[in-house]
Amino acid sequence: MSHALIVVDVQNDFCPGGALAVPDGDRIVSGINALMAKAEAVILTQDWHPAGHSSFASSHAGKAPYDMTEMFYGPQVLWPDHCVQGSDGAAFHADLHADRADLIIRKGFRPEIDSYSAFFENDQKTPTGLEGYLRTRGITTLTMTGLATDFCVNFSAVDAAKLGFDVTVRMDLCRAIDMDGSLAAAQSTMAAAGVQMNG
Ligand code: VGL
Ligand code: ZN
Repeated sequence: MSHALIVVDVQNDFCPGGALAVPDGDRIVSGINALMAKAEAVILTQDWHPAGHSSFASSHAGKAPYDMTEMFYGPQVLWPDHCVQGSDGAAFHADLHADRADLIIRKGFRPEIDSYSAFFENDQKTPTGLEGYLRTRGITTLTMTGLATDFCVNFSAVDAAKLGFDVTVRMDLCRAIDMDGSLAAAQSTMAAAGVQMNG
């Protein structure tokens, strides 16, 4: 049985001053660095959208950030433009020891589908390839940290649990957007999926 630390979207746009800033998003960086230093395997995810991505409110006439829309795969929150491929906002937080990563998995690069989860895009069936990577390395146990607790960490953790991985979310090393009760909802969804939460 082998273990991996998954660090979700610790990118400038999700930190204070960024386009989709998560309150105190930068406070988790040093704790994550400490966990990475002793982890067996380290995987970073990176939200990586083309300009004009369909999850951006600016791509939908008459919509504002945080409005909802219907995509072909279901309801979707519309976000401010963020994590545009190659931009400073898409870069990892400067203090994150990103060089420690074995793998960086990028997601959200298809213009027409958003991807919160590190495993499947928001249509819940297009794979990112991470499952195959973990399985072929014999990794069965995951610790998850990062941003945002109620979106990308939540979706990643739930998918991992559904796929049969043993998943723990370190809540002290995550921060939430928390809109309209989304943090509490995410905690119930994760608990129901069998995700352990501690810290
Ligand atoms: C995220 C909203 C849009 C996240 C990514 O990393 O939680 N949230 N894109
Ligand atoms: Zn995004």
